[in-house]
Amino acid sequence: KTWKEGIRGVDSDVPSITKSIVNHVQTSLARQAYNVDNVGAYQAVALSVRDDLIANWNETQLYTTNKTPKRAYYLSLEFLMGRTLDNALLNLGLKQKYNEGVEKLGFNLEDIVDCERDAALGNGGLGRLAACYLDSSATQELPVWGYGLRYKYGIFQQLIAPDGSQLEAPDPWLNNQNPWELPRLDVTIEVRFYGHAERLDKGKAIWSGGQEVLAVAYDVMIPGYHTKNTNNLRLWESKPKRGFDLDSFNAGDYDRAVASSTSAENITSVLYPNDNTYIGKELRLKQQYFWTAASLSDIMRRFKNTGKNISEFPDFVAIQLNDTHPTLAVPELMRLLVDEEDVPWDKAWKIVTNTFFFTNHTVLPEALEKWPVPLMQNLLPRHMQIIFDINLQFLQSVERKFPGDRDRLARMSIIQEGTPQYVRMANLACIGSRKVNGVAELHSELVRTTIMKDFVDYYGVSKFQNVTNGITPRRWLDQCNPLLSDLITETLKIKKEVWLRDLYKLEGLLKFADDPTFQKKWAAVKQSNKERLAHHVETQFGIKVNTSAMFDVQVKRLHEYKRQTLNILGVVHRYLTLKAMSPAERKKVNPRVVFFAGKAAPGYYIAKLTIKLIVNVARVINEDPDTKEYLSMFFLPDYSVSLAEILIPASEVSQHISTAGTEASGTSNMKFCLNGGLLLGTVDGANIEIAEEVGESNVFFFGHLTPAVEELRYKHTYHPVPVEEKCPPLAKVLNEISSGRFGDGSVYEPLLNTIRQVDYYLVTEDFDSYIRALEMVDTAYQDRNGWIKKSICTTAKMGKFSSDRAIMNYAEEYWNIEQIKVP
Ligand code: 26Y
Repeated sequence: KTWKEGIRGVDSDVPSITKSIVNHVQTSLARQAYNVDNVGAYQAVALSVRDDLIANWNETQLYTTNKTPKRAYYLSLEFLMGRTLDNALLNLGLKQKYNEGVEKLGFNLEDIVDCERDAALGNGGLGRLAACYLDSSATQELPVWGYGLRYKYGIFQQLIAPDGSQLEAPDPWLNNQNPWELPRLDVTIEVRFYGHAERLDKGKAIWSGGQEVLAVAYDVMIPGYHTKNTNNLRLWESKPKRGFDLDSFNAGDYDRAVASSTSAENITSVLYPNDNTYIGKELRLKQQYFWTAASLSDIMRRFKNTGKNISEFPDFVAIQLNDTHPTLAVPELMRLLVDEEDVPWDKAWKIVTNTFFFTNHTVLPEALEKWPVPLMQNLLPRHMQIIFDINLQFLQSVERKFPGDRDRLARMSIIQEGTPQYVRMANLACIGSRKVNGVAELHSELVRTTIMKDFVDYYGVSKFQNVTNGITPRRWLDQCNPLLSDLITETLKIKKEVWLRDLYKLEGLLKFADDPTFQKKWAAVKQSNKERLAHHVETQFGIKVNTSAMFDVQVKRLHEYKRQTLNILGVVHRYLTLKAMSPAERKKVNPRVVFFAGKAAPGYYIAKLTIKLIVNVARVINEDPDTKEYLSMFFLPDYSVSLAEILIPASEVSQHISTAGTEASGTSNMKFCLNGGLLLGTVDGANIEIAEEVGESNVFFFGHLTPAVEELRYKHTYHPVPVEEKCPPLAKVLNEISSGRFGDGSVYEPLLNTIRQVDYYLVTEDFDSYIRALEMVDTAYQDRNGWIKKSICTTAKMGKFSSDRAIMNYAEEYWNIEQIKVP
């Protein structure tokens, strides 16, 4: 018996595959077989694979529905999926056969795969984590559905103007049709906004009037790796309830009639491009309610179909809140239970607080969602009543526990007093959930001791736990780095599917870490991935890259806390040092290529200025004949999942250098290390656990630790020391930039002043130790075999960071759901 048993499509032979592709060209695409370009071929191949996915998906859904197990739902406003075709072929074990089939038809599978547009319905870490968790849920055969929004426009496309400015273009990712979704025009849900709420007795109310819009379901199939189990991601699209507003139409006001339908469609138009920075836009709140209301109504309908009693709801439904974005689900479930199902308030509250689980992804104050009460009152009058009622009961209970502690009540209240008042979504999410978790050990501890401290005092510490993030090794090793995947399989002498499902098996590599032949093969894979990246950069951007230099990579959203500034200032420091050397001295220097990529929120001025600085420094140093052999730097535009799949396998060092205590976890750090890149970072987020696993001697740590940060910030504010005194080498770097060495220096003053003045993220405090860490990287790199050994040992110890481990943790400790084997 093999894993293939019963899985639709996996036993197809090459002739039936080519037949199916040709068939789709002629029928679905209505084209002639001799008149097909790569894009057409992509569409036909995708439709052919989709046929198999649909069969497996259908059987999974049917079987699970009949079995009525407890299910878990992952509510996330972001799913950063990337491409699907390659992943689906690997999960179904069909890659080789499609390779052959496509070749027979005169195409090349890699070129075809490259025609797919990324599904980029997310900003960064939080959205990509949701995508990894879907892959692991399906692979672990867990009954988990994702719920999100089907944005018409994903994260914007980033263009870099010649002067280094970031420009944003829309991402109409659905323009060429999306073969991976199934429109379910029969699954529609009515969602109300505005109107008025009239209180009845026993805590109930009637909410009526206002505007009603429709949510239409689109289902995205999520195949597990080497299993029939194919889960579902349901994305909602908004539609006007009626094509036009009859009253306005009859009044002869055609424009207004059409405008109301446009406003309904606008709800799911665009993903908000902010990451870790809250912006209080009404449309965003509309998105949040539209999505939670549609999802909960759908979940409730599915639960009711099982015929169970409503009090059993938490025995059959677990809902994970991916950050505070879906927190309206808490009052919405109260509304469904109390107003529509006639459940008494206290009983309803018990159901609610046994259903939800809340993951926090940040402790940065500017990322915490707070909605103005007047805004919420107007848009969701009934929910505002429910929130006030929840708050009253809660505060009464806090008062009983801590009598007379007014400050504590003010801090714990869901409502922040003032003009206007605000609804604190994190407080509501915490109060409405059974468990609260952070995403790495340090972060979870910070959640307990800072933003949730009062709640720990009140509930006890056991409600506040940790689940360290993970990444799927299918996409982030097997798919993006096939050469390394093959080398690992050949070396471990076990089947690929075994270690890809049990990543701790990578430890078997340790005993080859000193083996010279293995080291040679390991290094050859890295070299080949460096060349693949260089080739990509050359064909896409027309830039030549020196592939014998060390590849040093920092790719992530642009944010001050992530400190891309530290990196760029370090590069300038290196450049000045090289310039001051004699040619003979320079010859001893380790050549280095520094890659940056990442998007800045369109309204984030300092982040955009950082990109501009990187681009303009790159222009100067890449052209300098004295130094360009030893140091070059590139900002690759439009960072995406697909670009990450090329960059990560090629990296020898990657940088994760946030101010200690600010990066909740980071997940790309795990991806780089899994691919044998070494980590240069601060003692922050999951870096700490990576170091615990691989050993501190295999990572490059620097910088102040979390406990020092607060005190240093205090000093910066009240006893500032000029940067000239604190860190002369950094002062020199700043002054060189100001004085126009990299183009008009005045442009950068606002950015440089953030460092010269308050320096909230402590660049001046960590600069010296950062430079020393970079030197340690250089020294380590000179020892070729020592370096390769570190690289092998790093990959070997990454077992913990599989998202399979993380998702099983959620399934067992929180959701209490079981694996289901579809026969
Ligand atoms: C409120 C709104 C504007 C908002 C939108 C997006 C707030 C936060 C976010 C996104 C946060 C995010 O991506 N956080 C990241 O989550 C990752 C997965 O847990 C972590 O690895 C990473 O450290 C954290 O920054």
